[in-house]
Amino acid sequence: PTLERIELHRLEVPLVRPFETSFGRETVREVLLVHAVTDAGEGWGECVAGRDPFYSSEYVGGAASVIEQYLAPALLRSPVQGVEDDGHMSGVLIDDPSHEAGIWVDDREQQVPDASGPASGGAAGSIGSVPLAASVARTLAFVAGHRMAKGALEAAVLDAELRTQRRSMAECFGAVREWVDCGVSVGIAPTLDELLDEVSGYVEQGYRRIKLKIKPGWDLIPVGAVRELLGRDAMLQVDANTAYTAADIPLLASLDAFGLLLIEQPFAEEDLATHVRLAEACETPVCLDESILDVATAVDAIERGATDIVNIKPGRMGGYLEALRVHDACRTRDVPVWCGGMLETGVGRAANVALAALPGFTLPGDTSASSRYFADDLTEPFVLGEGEHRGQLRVPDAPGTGVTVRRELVRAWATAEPVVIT
Ligand code: OSB
Ligand code: MG
Repeated sequence: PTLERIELHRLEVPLVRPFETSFGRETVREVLLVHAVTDAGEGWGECVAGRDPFYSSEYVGGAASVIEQYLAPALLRSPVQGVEDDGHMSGVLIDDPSHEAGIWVDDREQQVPDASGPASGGAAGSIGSVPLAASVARTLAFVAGHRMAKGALEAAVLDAELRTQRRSMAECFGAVREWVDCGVSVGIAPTLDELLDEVSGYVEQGYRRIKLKIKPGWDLIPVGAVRELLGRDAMLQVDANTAYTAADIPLLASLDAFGLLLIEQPFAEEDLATHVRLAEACETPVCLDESILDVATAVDAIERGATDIVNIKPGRMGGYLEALRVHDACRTRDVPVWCGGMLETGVGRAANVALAALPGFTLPGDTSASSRYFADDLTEPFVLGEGEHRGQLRVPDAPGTGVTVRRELVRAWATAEPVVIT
């Protein structure tokens, strides 16, 4: 297929309750949707960047700007446009409007570099069947960083390409299950009582794992209280979003008493060394989120002993195709992974649920039901199953993301006119 147009839609979707973390509090989700239109079909991608550059240096306004000024024009002018269905393309040096150097596109077959060595049936092995989506990362490599912006574009192109092929994301990714286990990420609450009420509600709804947001001053007491509420065997984990320093290692190690599944990203994104020290000082497995930018940083963190488990968020890694490489590299090394979340609407959630159906995702993800976030979702809502599927979400199996964007809601919740790039 040939890409004809990219539209950016900015909207605000109200959250059912404020979401507070160590870095801030949100009452609405500011959403950036990318709509990719090709001569053969259309697709949607959701950018995971937040309203402010607090979780990461990326934020919605910056992502929209870099897509409009650099990324979308480069994609629309990319020679990969004319790629053959078998994924072959010829080598060309094209002039890029914004860069004197131009963009070199080599003439090798579309290949997936995998830091884990030759793929032995790894999920990333099937990427050759989506040549347009697989070309996006290389076409956009001339821009440093901006992974969330790039990931949203790749997701939209992938959805369009798969819809054209009438294949689902689950099939493309190599899903091995039809239902995925769901956990829920619980924000910092105004009081302990409110926290316990909120957690009780999620337990009643069937969530299979609870994750508590922690920060200095909101850690041992709420974690102890929730452990008491849940009982010894329930899956419980914590996420600090970089709020601690090396001086807190003894305090964090004392969380061992609560039998946690893992402790997520206590220290700064760049600080692998302190995570190594914590891993040596405590029994609880350490899990990195913010620090894992791609397959190379994942492998490095694993080899250094900075992470026992990896939180895979495709948007943070520049897209689903890189996320597949991280999954494969972790699987080769027997490192469990789980699918993180960024308060996505149904658009991003659908793709996350498909990813979470891969074999290496052995822990419940932050892939909660739509109702945990929104009274009304942008797509048909994701609803937890019942009976044997209590606490699970069904993996969509229709083409592309498998969900339909409710265009009237995209219009109704818009905060600006759509930006159309051709
Ligand atoms: O650190 O996992 C995180 C939300 C926004 C930014 C960062 C994080 C989160 C969550 C919520 O924990 C996960 C979700 O339910 O989508
Ligand atoms: Mg996290």
